[in-house]
Amino acid sequence: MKLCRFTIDGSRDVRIGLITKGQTVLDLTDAGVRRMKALIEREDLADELARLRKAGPLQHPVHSVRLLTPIESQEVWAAGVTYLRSKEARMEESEFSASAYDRVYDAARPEIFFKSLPDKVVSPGEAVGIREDAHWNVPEPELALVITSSGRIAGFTIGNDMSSRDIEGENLLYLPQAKIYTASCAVGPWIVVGHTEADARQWSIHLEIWRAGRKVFAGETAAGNIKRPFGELVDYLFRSQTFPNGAVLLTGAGVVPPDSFTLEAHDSVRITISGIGTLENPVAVV
Ligand code: DO4
Ligand code: MG
Repeated sequence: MKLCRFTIDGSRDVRIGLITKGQTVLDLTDAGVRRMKALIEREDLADELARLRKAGPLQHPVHSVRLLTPIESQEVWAAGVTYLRSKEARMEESEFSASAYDRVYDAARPEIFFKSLPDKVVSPGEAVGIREDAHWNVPEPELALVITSSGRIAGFTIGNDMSSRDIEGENLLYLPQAKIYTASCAVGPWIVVGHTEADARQWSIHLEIWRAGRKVFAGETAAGNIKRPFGELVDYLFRSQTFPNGAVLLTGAGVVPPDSFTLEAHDSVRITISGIGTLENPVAVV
């Protein structure tokens, strides 16, 4: 089941939808749902969605709506160095920080960092940013956990943890500047619910980068390669920290383009996770 936020006919009125297999959007706002949070927090979500479907809400063809990021009011956080590929790429990028990456990969406490305020998250189809003061920029395709205020994983979506590798590689203390800037985080296109961690670990994560109609990079990993159990990441995120609106946690990148590659303005980044869908964003300098 796919839950989405959308607008119709150029209106600014944000609506909540359920995308059916037949590619229509059932308009849950027409059935009385004003906030995604009201659904995500429910333990009986499947029953509630069945009830809302029966109410016969308005339907829209998927291609006629504008999908927004499914992030409503949650902070977005990110875990790092959760795949061997990420550890190796970062150790190559920086002699200065290599031992920190090496240690955190095996440490009990994972690397977890703040990524984005909800209002700054980029929607599907909107531009993600590369910093004008960086010269080595990459997307990071990541499975994202949608977590309730009580710390339960309610669903999954796709995140792009845009990163400036030259800034991060120069000095680990520059990580917030490499990771948190205008349009550095895209999430979408919807939240899938009704799946377990075991299901999600079977999914593939595929990244493509297109430039002037040509594919300039493609790479894939399995979500099953994430080193840490999802519950462990959520446990550390929620230690001495409350999230009244819930939280979204990106689980790290396992696909890293070669060191010779950097994004350019007007590139298009496509991230496909097999159990979810595709998040696509053009690139712009910010
Ligand atoms: O420490 C650097 C960031 C790691 C990261 O974002 C990742 O592994 O995905
Ligand atoms: Mg990342």
